Amino acid sequence: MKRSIYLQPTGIFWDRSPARGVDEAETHTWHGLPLAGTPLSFAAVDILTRTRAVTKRTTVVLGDAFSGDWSRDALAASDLLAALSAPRPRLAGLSLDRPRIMGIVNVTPDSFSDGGLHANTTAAIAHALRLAEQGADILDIGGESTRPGSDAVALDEELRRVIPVIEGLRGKTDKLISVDTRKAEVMRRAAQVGADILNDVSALTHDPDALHVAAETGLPVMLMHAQGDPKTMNDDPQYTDVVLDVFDFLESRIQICEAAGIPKAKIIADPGIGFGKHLAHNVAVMAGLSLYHGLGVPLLLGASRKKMIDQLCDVPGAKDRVPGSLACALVGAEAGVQIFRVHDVAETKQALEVWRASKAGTEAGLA
Ligand code: 7PJ
Repeated sequence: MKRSIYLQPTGIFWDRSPARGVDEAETHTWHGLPLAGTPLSFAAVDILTRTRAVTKRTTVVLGDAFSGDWSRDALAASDLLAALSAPRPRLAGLSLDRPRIMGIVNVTPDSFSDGGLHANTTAAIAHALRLAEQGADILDIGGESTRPGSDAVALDEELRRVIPVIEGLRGKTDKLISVDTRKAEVMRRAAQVGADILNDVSALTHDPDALHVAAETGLPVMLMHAQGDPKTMNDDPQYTDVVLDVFDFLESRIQICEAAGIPKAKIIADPGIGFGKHLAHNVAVMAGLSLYHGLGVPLLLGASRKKMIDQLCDVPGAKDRVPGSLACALVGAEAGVQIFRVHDVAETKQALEVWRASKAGTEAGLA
């Protein structure tokens, strides 16, 4: 059954009050509710109700949400409210109470921003180690470019690209390693050689074996929303309300994963910037990020160097999109997003560290 009510936390602030963490409903309401295990709290919610093609949005401060005219809506969405403020479990040992960085390692000759620079094992491992040194918490190894318009890669070729990199890297770093793939066999082999996380831009829908194999590995999975296949997905994407349709998709995929034996504690959700989305869709999703905490799992944002930045600012060269990428990371940080998938690790780390210290009003860094 589709939802008709959604909650988007708003009035998000860094809660510096000594009362934070005191387990008392009244105190929490006064100071705001904690947001998804982050140091942020939210003071209000946008209540979104949709009937067919119409979404209605009303902002209600937390105290009022539980009284008067809103009590019925607040009750209907009480599962969402609980999900919004519950702390998140660690991801493969990594705490998510501060922004974490996932560095992109493309092992593809046609990779749009690396231009094949890391298209061999040695170079890819060296690149990954450099990202680790720059402060990446997770290294994301991908051998199939899924950028808009790209062709699929054969299984043998994808295995040849990514497995030696994961294997080589495993002996050289303690950082978490994720594998960016839609193929069950790549997942299985990557797990065997030491991958920690599975990252699938099709949310385990592309390969009919993926759901079962992912569950079998016991590894955490990152589920991303996409509409359509990479080859054609941006031709004519259709949504009723993109922000809510993406929520519905992710919520349903989480349920399907749980039914297949992947516990919710091992699931990460990603709204999939640029995957079957036009500019208007992408910016709507950026503005709606905090709503996805209602899924009850940590969030991942991948906006690094994406075309959205070119469309907004006329920067055709992917490497020239670093400032826009940092802006996306900061918007995500403000919304409590826990993980950022980026090309430019050093730059992102710098931006997030300054953001975090300046919000907290203390010198505590990201490390
Ligand atoms: C994403 C990804 C993303 C996740 C790619 C590119 C295209 N995985 N893999 N999220 N994007 N989870 O980097 O531009 O946004 S490949």
